[in-house]
Amino acid sequence: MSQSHRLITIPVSHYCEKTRWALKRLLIPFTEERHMPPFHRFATRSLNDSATPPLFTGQMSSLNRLVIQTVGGRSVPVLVTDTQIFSSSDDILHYADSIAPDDLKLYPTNPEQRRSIDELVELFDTALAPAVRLWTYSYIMSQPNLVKPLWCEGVPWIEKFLFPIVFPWMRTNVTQLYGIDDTSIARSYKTICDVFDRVNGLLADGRMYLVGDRFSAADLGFMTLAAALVSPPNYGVKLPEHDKLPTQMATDMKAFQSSLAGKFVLRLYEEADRTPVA
Ligand SMILES: N[C@@H](CCC(=O)N[C@@H](CS)C(=O)NCC(=O)O)C(=O)O
Repeated sequence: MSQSHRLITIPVSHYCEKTRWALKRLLIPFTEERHMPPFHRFATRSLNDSATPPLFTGQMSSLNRLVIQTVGGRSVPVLVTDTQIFSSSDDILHYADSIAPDDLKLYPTNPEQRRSIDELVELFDTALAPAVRLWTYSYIMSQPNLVKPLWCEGVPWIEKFLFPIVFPWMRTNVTQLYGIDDTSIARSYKTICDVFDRVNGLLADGRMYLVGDRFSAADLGFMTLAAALVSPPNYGVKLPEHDKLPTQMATDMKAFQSSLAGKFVLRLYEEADRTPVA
């Protein structure tokens, strides 16, 4: 009997976006359960295990730390099947790949290609993704009207209703959790530019995919984790119109969009809408 798949997400989260597209691409039926932060923590609290402690990165105040520890729960995405729980986007991709048909798999058997893909996936997951999140939040966190649709599209009505009450606390929380300040913003922007340079370099020879001649986990990772910088129209939530964004952010995004790497993301999104592949 086939398993059921329940994907718990924050609508705009790019790690969630990665798993959403992976499940779609690998033709694995799933239901997505979206939550506005911090309600994803309530939605995932019954799934806790000691192996995955709550995420603390920035200088969180002791009050916020206490609240998060009391509520429990975990970061998303989380994929719940009838028998297992997967609580990082990477684990979800590996699980999904293990049950996908051979011709759709995201990880090749060729060891050299596999090594290159693993290295790029690690770069996108651990360098690009946190930088994109910090850089984008640094611009929009002061504008609740921009954040609301990104956090609330498809969530239960009560969470959307509570947005104006919860947002001021969440703004402080997000700023502390991700350590957003002038230095980290500049560092994140540089990381994004460095990763874009690396991808531009790979694509400069006219290749269709980052590694080998077919779509892999590296393409999926870059496409989804960089997407917020280039605004593909079919991102999992509607991203803000450019003219609503702070001027400097819109200018930088235009430059990302017109790079080889940015065009690559837009192409993959356009093609993804036309898949299933085989
Ligand atoms: N390495 C994890 C990162 C997940 C992550 O950072 N999720 C963020 C959303 S982008 C989150 O849930 N943040 C709120 C929290 O940790 O409670 C993955 O790949 O899934």
